[in-house]
Amino acid sequence: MSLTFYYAPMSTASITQLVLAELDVPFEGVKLDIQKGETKKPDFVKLNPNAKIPTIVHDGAVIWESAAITMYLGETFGVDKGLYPAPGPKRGDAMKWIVWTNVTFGDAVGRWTRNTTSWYPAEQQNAKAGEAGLADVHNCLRILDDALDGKQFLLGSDYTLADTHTNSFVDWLRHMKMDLSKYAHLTAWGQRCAARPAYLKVMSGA
Ligand SMILES: N[C@@H](CCC(=O)N[C@@H](CS)C(=O)NCC(=O)O)C(=O)O
Repeated sequence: MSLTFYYAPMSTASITQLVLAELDVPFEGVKLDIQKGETKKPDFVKLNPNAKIPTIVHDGAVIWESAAITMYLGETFGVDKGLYPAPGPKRGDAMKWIVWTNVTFGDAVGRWTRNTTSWYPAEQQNAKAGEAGLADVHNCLRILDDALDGKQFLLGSDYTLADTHTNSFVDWLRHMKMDLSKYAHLTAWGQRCAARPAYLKVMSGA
């Protein structure tokens, strides 16, 4: 088995890094420096024409988009380990949260940051669009908080890669110092996710 993981620290690839740590599968990591333009180099663009990380190559299969990677790694390595559901309704539930995170939640976070942070040129920003994005971020956080009411994890009592994926995305908001304390179920869930040995290992840089 061969598995190569292209990544950069403090990026969307952190989601995949946590997924790989949970699965405990061997891989070769290839670190790319976005600032130095390493994601734009022809050899990498041949693998991922979007020129973005995370990207994985598993036994010759090239997979990009973090949601697709989580689902692919989950079904390939996670079912036997109890970290990803077998095909069926629970699998659908996992896919729902992973795709929702990247598409609906990700879009709201993207509109908010694109219009309010210095990562993007001021002349391309629109304050009203930023406000609307932030309102939608909070709506997503409310949806997540409600979904976690009375549950240990997104799919019920067992931790799965849906939790790894979605919590890692919420980590971005924590990193940006967004106050999430009013989302009590989400906050408690985040603490449970952060207590996972794989999470602690990745965060300690081990
Ligand atoms: N939708 C993609 C987003 C990936 C993405 O935006 N990656 C950024 C880092 S966070 C990247 O590789 N940027 C490289 C560049 O813009 O040159 C996913 O979920 O995998």
